[in-house]
Amino acid sequence: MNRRLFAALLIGGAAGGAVRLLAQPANEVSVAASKFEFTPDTVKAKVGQPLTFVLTSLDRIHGFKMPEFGLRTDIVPDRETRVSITPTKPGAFVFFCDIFCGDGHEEMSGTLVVEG
Ligand SMILES: [Cu+2]
Repeated sequence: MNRRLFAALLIGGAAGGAVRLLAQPANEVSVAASKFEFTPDTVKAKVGQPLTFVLTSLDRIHGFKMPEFGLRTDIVPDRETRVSITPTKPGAFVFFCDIFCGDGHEEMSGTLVVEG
């Protein structure tokens, strides 16, 4: 292998690592809960790619439940709540508030769309 090619490969490898590091936050999605919605209410993910929800509340305590992922947590105002999943199959999966927060609570849901 000549020296120039070797140097190019080294630089290429380092750049690849940097891109991966920079791409890491892209696997986080911020979701704000408020009466009676999640914003955004549609979140996209990819099979096998970890995704972290960064949950905040704009008014009061809400819940965040995703039955297919065995996941639930409280969303408390003035705090970031992080939960992570790694989807294993494509599909559309519901998440919803499971703490009664008033009339309209039943409508408080969203969808995780997982692409293969
Ligand atoms: Cu609610």
